[in-house]
Amino acid sequence: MQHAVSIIQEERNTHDFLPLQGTDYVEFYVGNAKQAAHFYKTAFGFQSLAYAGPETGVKDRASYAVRQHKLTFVFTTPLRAGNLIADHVYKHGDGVKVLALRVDDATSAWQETTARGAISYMEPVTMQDDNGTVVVSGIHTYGDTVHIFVERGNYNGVFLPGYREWTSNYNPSSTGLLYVDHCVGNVGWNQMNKWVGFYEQVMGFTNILSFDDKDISTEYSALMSKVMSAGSGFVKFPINEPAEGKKKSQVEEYLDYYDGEGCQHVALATDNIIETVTALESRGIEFLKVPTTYYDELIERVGHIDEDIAALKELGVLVDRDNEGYLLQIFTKPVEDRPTLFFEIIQRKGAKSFGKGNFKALFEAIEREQALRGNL
Ligand code: TYF
Ligand code: FE
Repeated sequence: MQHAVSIIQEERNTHDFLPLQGTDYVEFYVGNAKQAAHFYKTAFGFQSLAYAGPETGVKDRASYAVRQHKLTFVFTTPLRAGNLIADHVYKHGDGVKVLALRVDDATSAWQETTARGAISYMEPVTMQDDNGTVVVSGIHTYGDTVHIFVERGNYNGVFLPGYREWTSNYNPSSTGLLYVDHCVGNVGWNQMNKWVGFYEQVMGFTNILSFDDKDISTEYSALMSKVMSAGSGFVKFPINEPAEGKKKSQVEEYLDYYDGEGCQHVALATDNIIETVTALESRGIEFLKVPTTYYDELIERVGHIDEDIAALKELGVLVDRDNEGYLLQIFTKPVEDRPTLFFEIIQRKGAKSFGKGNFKALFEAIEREQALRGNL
């Protein structure tokens, strides 16, 4: 009997109450969705996928979904002032509203998380069309950002019920972006541990890595960061908070311009970073640059790598190693006029870490941009 009880206890402790298959889509609220979708097609190599708007019976907004491999981005804009989307854009500028997560059971996901204290954004809704059924539900996370749980069952429409297929005769080629590796949240002063607790208790995530202000304070600005991971390992959310430095933290600059907490960067995976970054740069994407001296000590720091160092140096790709392998990464400048959201391009070759060895060079590059904006 004693034995049976402990087995049940064990099951309870190890049971994943929120199994996540990965990121389903990322939805951005923007000032002009038609132009944003065009930009992401042109510059990042997405393809047209689906559209919802007045023509499909949605009166208050227009949404364009684009896809590249397993990556789906949705751009939504309000059609009139005075709705929640318009208020979001007015306050935050263009930014990430929804980090949608693929689940087997969106009803259970909503029940399990709200029972643990999540604030509901959307009760489970069953959406249906000729292609089948999708169940969605949602909860709030940091700032005005939300998680939507998407249960697709055997739905075989292009995106979601309510959307119609969007075909276009403008189809720029892919840049080799594959899927979302991680999405980082910037939260307020001393709020990191609250959100770490949220991902632990409400979503069943674990804290797999932590960086304190000593790890990542440069001469000027500082931040602290903890990486939260779902049990499956397919969803990772690092959480940053500003720390006191000599001058304004990059996280504080974000909070000022986004007017609150929100998604700081989305890391997109590639399996050939040299080809991907070469393509992105040729299409006008701007990347942060580190001094070329970074490459003088690179081999000493990371040992042998498969890539040509000269090619990495030319593009400004950063490299870091952990005990499982190495990773290559590079960061865009903010992709809107406010110094808020940016993208990371990442190629993992065994490493599961986040590039701690690059923090100093990277943050100094960010600070040079902050200084140009007069925000340091
Ligand atoms: O996601 C990460 O942790 C890395 C490092 O402002 C990082 O990409 C952390 C904070 C930041 C930029 C990059
Ligand atoms: Fe990152």
